[in-house]
Amino acid sequence: MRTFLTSLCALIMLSGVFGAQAQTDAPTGPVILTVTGPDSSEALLDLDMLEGLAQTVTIVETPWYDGSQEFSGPLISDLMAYLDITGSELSFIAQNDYAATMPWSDIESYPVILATRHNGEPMSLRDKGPLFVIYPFDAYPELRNEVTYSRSVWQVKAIRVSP
Ligand SMILES: Nc1nc2c(c(=O)[nH]1)N[C@H]1C(S)=C(S)[C@@H](COP(=O)(O)O)O[C@H]1N2
Ligand SMILES: [Mo]
Repeated sequence: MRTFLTSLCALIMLSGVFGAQAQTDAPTGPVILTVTGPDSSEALLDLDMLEGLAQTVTIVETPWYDGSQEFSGPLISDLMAYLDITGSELSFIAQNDYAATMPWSDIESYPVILATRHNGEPMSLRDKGPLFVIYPFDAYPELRNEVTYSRSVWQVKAIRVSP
């Protein structure tokens, strides 16, 4: 009984410690994405966590490849829901420190994905990986403009959400 009570106390204390974190999962593989929420909280994600979310396949013509290409990954709106984050703007920061900001309405109005795969394969840095913001340019022709192209950040390493 004493052992049981001790374990129960330990369990309650542990859930207290972990319950304080917004994030329920922890990365087990290399961290490929850091998401900073509007309250400056940081969530670290690996590929398995991103691919554990529902995956959307987007087939698109883009300015960056010849012909139609298939990309897949979670909807950015689903990723934000998973992390319990909402905000007014999202900034995507690339490995080369290129950054672009999109209004929150973009991820509500369009199925924008954070692609983890290109034609079924994980993306190397050379192929604009590991993460690439992909808009559905084929399904929504109004997206084919310089503003949206500039928001199509590749080699994404971080997302910052403004309140
Ligand atoms: N990582 C990264 N993503 C990026 C850029 C960049 O320099 N680095 N340029 C952006 C801009 S401003 C546009 S218009 C397009 C540029 O594509 P292009 O260089 O093939 O014209 O990609 C966007 N994504
Ligand atoms: Mo651009």
